[in-house]
Amino acid sequence: MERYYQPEIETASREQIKAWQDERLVKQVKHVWDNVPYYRKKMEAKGLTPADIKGTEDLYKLPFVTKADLRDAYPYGLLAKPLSECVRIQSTSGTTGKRVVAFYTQHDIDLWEDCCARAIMAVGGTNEDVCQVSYGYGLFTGGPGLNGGSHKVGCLTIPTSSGNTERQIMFIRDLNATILCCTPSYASYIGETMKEMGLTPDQIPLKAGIFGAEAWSEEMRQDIQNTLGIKAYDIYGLTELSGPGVSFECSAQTGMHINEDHFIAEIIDPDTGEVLPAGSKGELVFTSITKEAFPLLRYRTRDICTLNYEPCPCGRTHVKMSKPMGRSDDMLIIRGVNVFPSQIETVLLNKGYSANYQIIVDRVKSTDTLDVHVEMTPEMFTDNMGEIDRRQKDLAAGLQSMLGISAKVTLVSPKSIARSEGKAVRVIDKRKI
Ligand code: DLL
Repeated sequence: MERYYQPEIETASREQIKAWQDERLVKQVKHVWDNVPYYRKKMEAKGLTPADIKGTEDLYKLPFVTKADLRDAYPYGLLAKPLSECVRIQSTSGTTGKRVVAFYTQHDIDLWEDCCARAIMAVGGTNEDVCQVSYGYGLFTGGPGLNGGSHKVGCLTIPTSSGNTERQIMFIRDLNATILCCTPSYASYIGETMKEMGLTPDQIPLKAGIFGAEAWSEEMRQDIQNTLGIKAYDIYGLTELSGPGVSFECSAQTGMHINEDHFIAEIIDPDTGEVLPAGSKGELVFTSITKEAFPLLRYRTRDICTLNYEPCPCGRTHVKMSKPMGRSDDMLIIRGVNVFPSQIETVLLNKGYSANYQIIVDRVKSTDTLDVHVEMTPEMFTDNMGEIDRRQKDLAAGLQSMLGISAKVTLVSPKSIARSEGKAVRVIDKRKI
């Protein structure tokens, strides 16, 4: 039987969801107009006042907010509540030099944790479960978000944070953890370490995993499910909108339900900004309609995906987003061709390799080069040069047919590529250095 954390919301009629969105959008636009001069200026520049926004039909009129706006407004420029009413900040890792600081009132945290609780119950979680949260705690939203959701469901929560992999496994086994929350690359690493410790999936009490914060392929899902003997579910979110739980997967495992009572989703053409019809692939744009401290109107996520409004067998009525293919700013343009790391991952996993790889892009004599370093698994490890050459050629042919461009493949020995306890770093683009 499907369980919901907030059944009346999660299975509400589409008309009801639209009514919530209409009412909350109007209120939110008034809130930012009154409290955030940055928004007021942007709206005025388009000749808009709050009276022009009567419901979701008028959403397209509003200006977009981009990461550049957040940078300009850093740190307080988009704050919509007095600091005395804010109780927390979270922040992105800033690995791309674009640190974002998001503010929360207690109410914002409450709603965020509700979203995470919905995700945990959607994978079958109840107060009988033991939920190990191995996302990083601290400024990153993964740990705090899932921790709060786990409390709300009433799970016994193990806040291990990331790292110290053998200790993670000890807690999973000693305290009978049934749900594991971490990045998919860390889940893979935990699985690999368990194998090395001689543990088989039936010696591990886990039954479900809630994995997100980075793009991962269906092939990687199969791999993790087999290694850990669990069902692996996707969860999506971003710091700017709260953190994990903007959307989450249900038992159908065919896309992530967006919590539409809190976020309005649109798909736009990333080049023209035009809103695309239902089912089109494009950039995901979100408007947060319940956030108090840090509300974002039409925030361009850079994530490329599709929306699916068809009814879901799980009974939830909120729209589903596909797995993001990657970010448009992660997309590599190599010799004029668009390449997503996820496409490379699909080829590797289909051919029996693990998700331990690194993509190195460079420019030599004004031509882009694509080098893919791939780890051999311990089972396939060999020092027979003929065999290595055959394998490299086979992978290069697979990549050529998936990407439409040639790539140089270098097989490297098992465990030679650094493992990740958080988000994996897959791409080294030397062209920008
Ligand atoms: O990654 C929040 C999060 C934590 C989500 C834990 C899920 C689990 P940021 O660090 O701000 O927030 O990064 C947000 O990560 O725009 C996507 O590009 C990417 N991302 C997040 N979840 C997924 C996912 C957290 N399930 C950025 N699949 C987003 C693919 C994801 N990409």
